[in-house]
Amino acid sequence: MKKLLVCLLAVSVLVLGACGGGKPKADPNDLTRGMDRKIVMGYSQIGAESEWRTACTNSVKAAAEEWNIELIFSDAQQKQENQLQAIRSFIQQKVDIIAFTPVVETGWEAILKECLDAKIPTICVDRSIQGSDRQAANPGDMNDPDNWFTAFIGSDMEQEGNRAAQWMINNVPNLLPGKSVYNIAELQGTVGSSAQTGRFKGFRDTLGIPSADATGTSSDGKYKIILSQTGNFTRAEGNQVMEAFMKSDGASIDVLFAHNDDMAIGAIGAIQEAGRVPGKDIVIIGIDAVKGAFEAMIAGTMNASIECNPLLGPQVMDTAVKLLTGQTVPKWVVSQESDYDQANAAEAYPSRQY
Ligand code: GYE
Repeated sequence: MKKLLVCLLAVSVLVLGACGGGKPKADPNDLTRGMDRKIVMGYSQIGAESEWRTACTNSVKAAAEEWNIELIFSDAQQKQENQLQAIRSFIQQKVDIIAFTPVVETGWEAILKECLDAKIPTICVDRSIQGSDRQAANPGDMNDPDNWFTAFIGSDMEQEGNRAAQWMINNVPNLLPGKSVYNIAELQGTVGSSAQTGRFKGFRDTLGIPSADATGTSSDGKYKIILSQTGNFTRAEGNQVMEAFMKSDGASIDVLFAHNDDMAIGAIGAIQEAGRVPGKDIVIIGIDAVKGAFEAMIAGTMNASIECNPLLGPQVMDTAVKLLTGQTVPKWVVSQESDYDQANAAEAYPSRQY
């Protein structure tokens, strides 16, 4: 059945291509429309931990409908074992293609090789796997994790960490003048996820702090990470961990860097309860640029958010169709993103989609 579908799709590409005098005129996204058999995609999502994740899931579901792709969607509730189980059941169901977001970076080799054995292409969405630089690897080198999956769609997490640090360097001295050293508290994402490892490393790299160290001082001596702990990307944990930070070191924290906006928003409440003013006494930088962060920036309680685009559904479906019709796709489809702060938040807010 799958072969038949791929043949049908390939024939349509050729036919439509031929009509246009050699140049395919058809939108590849239209190829599955009006066919008697839909592409079937198994999708393993990690859960619903943040506004970002909800936006990502909604985007995937809406795009599947639009592309007329049958989506078998599975929510892993943050557990890798649930993801492995879901992917195994997708293989048994002989889906045409599998898309998944690896909750953590390690532990994917066996299952991805099972997908390869079953000749099912895999699209890694948003988070990546350890050892992958998301560039095409030497064909046949099965020690290279880049050969275990077919394509990656998502952001450059390390660069997001760089951007957060750069925003801090550019703005914090003006926001909190007269200080020679700025103390930073950090709320990390889910430990072992590429979003956490990348943002952690990128932030330190820009400051010149060894990327294996949780705490440390920047090479110019101006920025000091004094506290760093995971808040698992949720508001509730961001709030709890910040409460503990405020109890231990509340008076000396100048900057909060949160690996996502939800944790930053959770932390705002803890800062207020401890009697300090978020956005003024403590400069708050998050990542994602979700609506909640825009509302906080407009209210003045948060200072900046580094955009990470969750609206990946259309790219996932487009890539699936291309892969199943034998078209070439880049190994890494990189998301386009911007930085937002109190200077441009109000203007950008009305057009935000998540
Ligand atoms: O930043 C965070 C989420 O993997 C990029 O996961 C994603 C992160 C996102 O829950 O909010």
